[in-house]
Amino acid sequence: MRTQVAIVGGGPAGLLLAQLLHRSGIDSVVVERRSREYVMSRIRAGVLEHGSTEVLRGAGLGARMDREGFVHDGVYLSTAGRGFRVDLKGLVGKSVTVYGQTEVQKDLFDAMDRTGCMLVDEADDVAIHDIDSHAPWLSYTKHDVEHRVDADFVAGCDGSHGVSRSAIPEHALTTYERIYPFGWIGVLSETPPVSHEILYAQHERGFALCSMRNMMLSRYYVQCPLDDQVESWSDARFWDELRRRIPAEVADALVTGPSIEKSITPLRSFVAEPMRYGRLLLAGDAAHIVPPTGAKGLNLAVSDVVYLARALTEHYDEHSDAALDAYSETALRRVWKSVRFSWWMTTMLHRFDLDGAFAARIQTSELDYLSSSQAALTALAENYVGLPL
Ligand code: FAS
Ligand code: PHB
Repeated sequence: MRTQVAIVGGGPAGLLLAQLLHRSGIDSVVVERRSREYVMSRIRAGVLEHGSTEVLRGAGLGARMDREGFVHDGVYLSTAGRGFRVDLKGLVGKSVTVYGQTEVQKDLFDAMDRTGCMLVDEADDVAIHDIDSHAPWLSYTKHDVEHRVDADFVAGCDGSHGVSRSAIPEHALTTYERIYPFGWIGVLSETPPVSHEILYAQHERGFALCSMRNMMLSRYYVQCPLDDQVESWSDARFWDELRRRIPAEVADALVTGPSIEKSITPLRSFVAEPMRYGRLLLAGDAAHIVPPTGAKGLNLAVSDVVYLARALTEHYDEHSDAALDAYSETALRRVWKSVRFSWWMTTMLHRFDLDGAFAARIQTSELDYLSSSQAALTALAENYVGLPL
């Protein structure tokens, strides 16, 4: 088959790109390795930046988000059991929306069906060919039948473990990485959220995060050793550790219940440059990974795709490649600002056993300054709600 843009990966980046291209009259085919059910079963991000909600609304994907999402005008931080609120709306005039990635994914699947955009799922052995020519193509097998997709461009939206990034020759790629010496164990429980806004807790025992998906579905995380196994975290142990790390008055209000999902996520920062090689363009986790402390991963996938869709539309409509030639630089400027913010939040809020007493004092001082400075709070707020696209 032939299309204008072949998209590898049917997560948020891939499907949103297909929708934005469709709205510009550009044809695409999405080739996804997993089944829709599998993709929907993944529990991931929870927070949409102001800009991301605007993009989804503009793409006709915001109706359910506006009905079921929760607009948060603030976020809480706590240190050594003492909490303070960051008044996002008051400081920068914007809010964030709590609306799980699972819901965004569902809305995107529905849009693919509604708009008739082609999505091939359960595709095996996806491979990318001739990206340094003007006629790149994909190959994949489905039900033991081999297929070929000829295209003008290939968009690599296949996440951190996909095949797109590795299609770029090593000599052309530079990667930057920081691996954090801990992970997050996350729990989903059908219980009322302990706080009406998200709480990030710094504590000598380690970091904790209190979030939610709706008024009867809570999402909690606790920092854990990198080599921990989920099996070693009973529900009782998780709830006990969470209670110890959040302010006492919040812990007293915590409603616990059986976990309906429990998983450990390692934390790392990763950026691959450039995000383009010939006719292959990377977007989302295929190009960068951020620790979820800044709630940026999903939102960066959105901004990459906005830039990429604009560039491809300019190519086809105005026969200009200026935006395409600038795509990597444009996307990476915003990526690195989010990588910095996510690194800063992670460094400020987590326990680093090997960094010693000096680093611990710096952390305390950072939080003390933050809680007492309008300028510092404003800087956090403008990054948290999302820098301009
Ligand atoms: P995705 O990984 O979502 O999608 C890539 C798609 O490509 C997948 O569906 C995959 O099946 C498919 N694929 C892979 N290889 C392929 C191949 N060879 N051929 C075809 N398809 C292929 N972000 C936050 O902001 N907050 C969080 O709390 C948070 N928690 C996370 C927890 C986990 C366990 C993970 C892995 C990520 C988390 N993230 C979080 C980040 C996450 O939300 C990503 O930023 C977001 O999914 C990025 O979307 P995509 O770039 O589309 O990548
Ligand atoms: C979530 O609700 O899953 C969530 C919220 C904020 C974060 C990370 C994850 O920074």
